[in-house]
Amino acid sequence: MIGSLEGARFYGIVDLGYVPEERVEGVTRELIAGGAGIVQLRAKGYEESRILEWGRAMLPICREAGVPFVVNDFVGVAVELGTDGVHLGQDDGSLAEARAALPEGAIVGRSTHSVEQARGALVEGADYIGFGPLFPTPTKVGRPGIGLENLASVQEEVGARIPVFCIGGIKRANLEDVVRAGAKRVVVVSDVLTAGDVAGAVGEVLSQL
Ligand code: 3NM
Repeated sequence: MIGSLEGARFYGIVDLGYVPEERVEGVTRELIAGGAGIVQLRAKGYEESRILEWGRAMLPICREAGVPFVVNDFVGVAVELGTDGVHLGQDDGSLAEARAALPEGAIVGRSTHSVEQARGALVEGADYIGFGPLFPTPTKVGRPGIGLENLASVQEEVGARIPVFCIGGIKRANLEDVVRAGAKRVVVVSDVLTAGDVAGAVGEVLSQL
């Protein structure tokens, strides 16, 4: 089990909406080479059997690098694979239930979309939160951006206790504004996964944080 997220500034997501199947392992390596401090497998709309397969390929790469590996949505998959943890959305069940199913010390993260939800996740015992989407994003369609105004207070209040990863519509091109608003850690999905040089794009993000 790889526990610490303390040093994780860039949260990498291998999102099958962008990554072709045959690139899952390569992109995992590139995210890590660029400096990702945690990696998530996200495969919306795919069957658990496929997710298990991709997870099986990713896990040893993350392990070897000492980077925590979490799976999105599926606690059962996380348990079966022996990942370092799971990431759950607001509607994906209680953190306590997930924690009970996972080995001791597993990472349980929660998506939050408002100050109230960010506080709630802290109370509920999340190990980290995602906070966003800051801007509208093609990766999670139909959600309005929540903007930058509450970022500093969430960073101060919740970020003093657990890592807060800002997410949603963040690109190298707007990162300066996000950092100025108080972000310390970010998740950048489409902008790095559609870059020709994934590791280089991650490095550019990190250099701006
Ligand atoms: N979760 P991109 S926003 C997966 O707000 C995800 O919880 C979000 O992708 C949330 O960097 C988002 O391409 C999409 O905008 C992030």
